[in-house]
Amino acid sequence: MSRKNQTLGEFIIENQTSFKYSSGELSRLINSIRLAAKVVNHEVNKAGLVDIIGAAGDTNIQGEDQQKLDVYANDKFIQTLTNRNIVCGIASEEEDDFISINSQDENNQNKYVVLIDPLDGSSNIDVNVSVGTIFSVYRRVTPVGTPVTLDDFLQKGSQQVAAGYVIYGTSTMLVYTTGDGVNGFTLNPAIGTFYLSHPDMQFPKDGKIYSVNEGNYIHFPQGIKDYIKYCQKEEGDRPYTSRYIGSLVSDFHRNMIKGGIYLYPKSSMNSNGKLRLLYECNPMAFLAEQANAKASDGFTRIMDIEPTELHQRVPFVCGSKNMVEKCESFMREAQ
Ligand code: P6P
Repeated sequence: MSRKNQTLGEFIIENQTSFKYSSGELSRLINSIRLAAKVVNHEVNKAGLVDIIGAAGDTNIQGEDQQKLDVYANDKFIQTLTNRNIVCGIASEEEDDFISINSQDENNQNKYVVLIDPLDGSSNIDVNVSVGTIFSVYRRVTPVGTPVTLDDFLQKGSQQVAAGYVIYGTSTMLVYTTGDGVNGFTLNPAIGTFYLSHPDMQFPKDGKIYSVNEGNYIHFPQGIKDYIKYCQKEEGDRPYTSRYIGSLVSDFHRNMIKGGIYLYPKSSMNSNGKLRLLYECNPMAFLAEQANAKASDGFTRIMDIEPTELHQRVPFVCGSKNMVEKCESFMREAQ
């Protein structure tokens, strides 16, 4: 049972028992993500200021070396998860290979691995557009106390135990699921506390917003072109509204609240699309399904795709159930 204005800490404790594998480890993991989110939020929210001051030399406002914000966010999430000795491995968009966290230590009983996109949409920072952190959590498949392997990370999205995002927008929110619905928490920056502001978030079954980079239209598969023309046609409740922020977390978050569909299809320029399966599509797909929506590559459920590489890309269609199914029907007809 979730109560509005409950703090994230209270929510985690209250709902820990509902998580069938609860040993407190996942709670501690979510708590460490909460802490890292606050640290990154502080830096993201003064990016413009820091850039101005940082321009005076190679140091930023605290006298630290000026870092690109996505590298900064990556370092902070890895540092926070590592220092609390909660996970046995981390994979990140910013790291070529996965990172083992003392997993070779036979006393290391930690059973979770985390995959993150530390700052998705970071190119928007310079133009003051919302960006986000995306995370995905699995139980390791190799025995505890042995070194983690790539197999611990190359798991289907359906095996996730938790997933979520932080959106650094007009307000900073942490939105996550552990498989029992989706809940959104808004940060009160004055006291550094996340409060339950959006309990039990659900995608409307239908929507009137479609989010796609139409600049790539001529390179899209025919089915996607047909669906975009369907969205634009004057008929029934259409034309729909086109809204594309260029930040997956922001477009997803708006579409979950208002109803809508996000598309990043494959194209003649990106044969598998642009988004990464393991730390962008799978976590967003978990959230979507927990919020009664859908996520596919246009044909196959995202969370059924068997991963083959850490940084592999897949085409991504995600959002209101009826809109995704309509798009999939155009993809099938055109095939
Ligand atoms: P394009 C940001 O780089 C990102 O991964 C998503 O957040 C965003 O939706 C997409 O890429 C934007 O890509 O090619 O339209 O600029």
